Amino acid sequence: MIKSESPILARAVAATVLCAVLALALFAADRGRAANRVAAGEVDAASLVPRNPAVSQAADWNLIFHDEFNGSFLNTRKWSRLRGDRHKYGSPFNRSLESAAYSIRNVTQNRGSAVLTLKRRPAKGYRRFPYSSGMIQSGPKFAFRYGYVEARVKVPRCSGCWPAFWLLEDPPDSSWPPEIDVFEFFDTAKEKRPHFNFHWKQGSRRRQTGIKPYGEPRRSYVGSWHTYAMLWTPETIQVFIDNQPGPTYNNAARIPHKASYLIFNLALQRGNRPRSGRKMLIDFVRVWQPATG
Ligand SMILES: [Ca+2]
Repeated sequence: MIKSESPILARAVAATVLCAVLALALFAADRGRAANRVAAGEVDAASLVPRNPAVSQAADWNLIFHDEFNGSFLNTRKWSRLRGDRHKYGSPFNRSLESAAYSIRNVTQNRGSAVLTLKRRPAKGYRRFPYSSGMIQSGPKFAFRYGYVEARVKVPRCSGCWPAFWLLEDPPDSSWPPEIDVFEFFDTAKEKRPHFNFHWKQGSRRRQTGIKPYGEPRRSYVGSWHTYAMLWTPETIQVFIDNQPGPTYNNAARIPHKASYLIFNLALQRGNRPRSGRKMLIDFVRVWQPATG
């Protein structure tokens, strides 16, 4: 116990203690606000750098677009849940190969992820397709030309499920190809690895590199979280998984030079009848471009 030597000393001690308590209270309040910010899904954008050392060390990168999907609702300033320039239609991308049309009801945001759900129930206006599913696209709200994109995604294991992360030229519906497939799994009940593909137009002919599996040959990438990325420069397209290099495409004459937008979807191949409720989850997507000057 402190025994006061004088009233002046006692006041000085009291003032010091009060200052310390105030400082602690302010510190605690600040920490509380920081915790609330994290809880609300806000992230300090400056702290987000490419996780891939080969990429992060090659340049200084500016984050130009990201979504951490951490709030309660999908940010419709960044994403559309239907296809088309006006976001008006739910048609599958390939009507002859797919069994699920898209519905805004099949896209939610929960526990820090965007959730695309396959349901054994037709989408409104698309009764000829027995299933409905979820997709999100950034066009025409966001598109970019050259850069590095990274997304952490978990694809479900299910018969005929065809989850994909890919890019098409902006604005939507303008032309096809080009198409860059960062990943596709054509049937997650049978395939364990993602596939890269790149489609381009040569005169009036449509060409493609053909699907190229990547990742470790004996490992399964289905049902678990992985970070898929793509580096796009005027000369190169290269994909990565969990920061490990995948296929590269180096023919500069064919690399697309127009801005493209991002698409994530959970398609279903015709002839399959998986149980309702399979989900594709997206934890985040981030896009950077090299800092100039
Ligand atoms: Ca997240």
